[in-house]
Amino acid sequence: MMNTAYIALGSNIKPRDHYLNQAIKNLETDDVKLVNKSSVYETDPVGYTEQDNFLNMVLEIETNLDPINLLLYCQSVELQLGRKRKLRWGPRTIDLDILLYNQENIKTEQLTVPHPRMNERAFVLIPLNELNPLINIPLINKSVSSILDGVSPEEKKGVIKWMPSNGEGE
Ligand code: X6L
Ligand code: MG
Ligand code: MG
Repeated sequence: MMNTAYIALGSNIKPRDHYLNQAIKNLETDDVKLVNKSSVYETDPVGYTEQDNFLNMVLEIETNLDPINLLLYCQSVELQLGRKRKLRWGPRTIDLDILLYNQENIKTEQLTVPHPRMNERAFVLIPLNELNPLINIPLINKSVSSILDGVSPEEKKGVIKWMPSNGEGE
């Protein structure tokens, strides 16, 4: 397993925690090894705000797959879990985004890494910072913790650690 990558997970269709857990289970193969996972966070929706809250988390993986094959694999897991692409930013059973792949900058029609808007999104930065605040974000060459320092308190308030079996009936 020669490559380290970070994957963001998000779900806002119930049962959200089930979709997160199934995604992790389906991701793990001979070619994708789970190294670490963040806590689960409940997060206010960003972009299209008239939809239910998300559960978000971040995984650190090691993989033999090159970035494009990792993307294709993530998309196959999204389909396995019933992902339907209706509205661009609308509700989804599961969303798997490649945040980082080693320290590579990748820009093709299919894939951009680092994820183009990860630097503004507390729902990505907070779980990533939990895994490793010292990770360098290529291109801008800043650590996750220093980027997070620049995110507004209002944005951070929308990201709260989620506890399972909290009576929500998920
Ligand atoms: C202006 C215009 C400002 C668009 C922000 C932000 C659009 C984020 C899309 C934006 C804009 C997105 C998740 C989410 C989505 C998620 C939470 C997106 C894509 N995915 N909100 N919104 N968690 N909390 O995983 O990220 S849609
Ligand atoms: Mg996304
Ligand atoms: Mg996506």
